[in-house]
Amino acid sequence: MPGPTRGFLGRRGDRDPRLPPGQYDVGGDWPVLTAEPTPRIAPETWSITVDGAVESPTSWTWDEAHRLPPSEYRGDIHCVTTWSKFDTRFGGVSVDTLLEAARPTADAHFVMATSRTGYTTNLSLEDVTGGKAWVVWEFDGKPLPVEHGGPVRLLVPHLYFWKSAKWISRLTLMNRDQPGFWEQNGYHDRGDPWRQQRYQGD
Ligand SMILES: Nc1nc2c(c(=O)[nH]1)N[C@H]1C(S)=C(S)[C@@H](COP(=O)(O)O)O[C@H]1N2
Ligand SMILES: [Mo]
Repeated sequence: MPGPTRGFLGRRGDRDPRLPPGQYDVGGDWPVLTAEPTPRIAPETWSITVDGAVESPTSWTWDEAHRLPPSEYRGDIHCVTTWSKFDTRFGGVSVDTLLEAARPTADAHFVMATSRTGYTTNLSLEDVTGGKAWVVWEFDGKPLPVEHGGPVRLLVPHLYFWKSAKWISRLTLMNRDQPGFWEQNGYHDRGDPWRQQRYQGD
């Protein structure tokens, strides 16, 4: 009797299906998690560079990045410390747009994201292409606050949020995978919240 069974399982009080395993809804809050001192970066001095295993290493200033086709993310974010936040809205540019200009070589399969502060995190090329990753400067239609990575951060919302490097300044294409900051300190190489890939070995 699939009908009644589905009805019972779908009752109020059940877990929100948007919550990955082991996560809770943090509500309106947006916790700040930063390993290093918060840098003050004036938009006029910010730039992003895509380099490494690419045909055309390319940099964009703040003004140049804002002239690229805009792209928005609406949806949820998930931190490895177990909070999730629903219905966020970020604005910026798709990582696809940057990579189309820089043209990764055929043997480029990984990316190291580097922040102005030196924070790093590694990603597979697959996880930052196909409309899954953004470089963002707006949250909820307003400039991204500095404590959340303003003026510009990486956003890879289908992975745990440590992959979303704040104060992003560089995406370096690589032929081989290399661990970033948290990945060297025991975090999982990929960090898929739906598979609870929190730590090495998960
Ligand atoms: N540069 C930098 N980016 C970072 C971090 C950091 O310490 N430094 N922390 C990561 C972690 S662990 C998380 S959960 C999110 C936190 O983003 P928020 O402070 O905007 O919530 O940023 C990620 N990006
Ligand atoms: Mo985190």
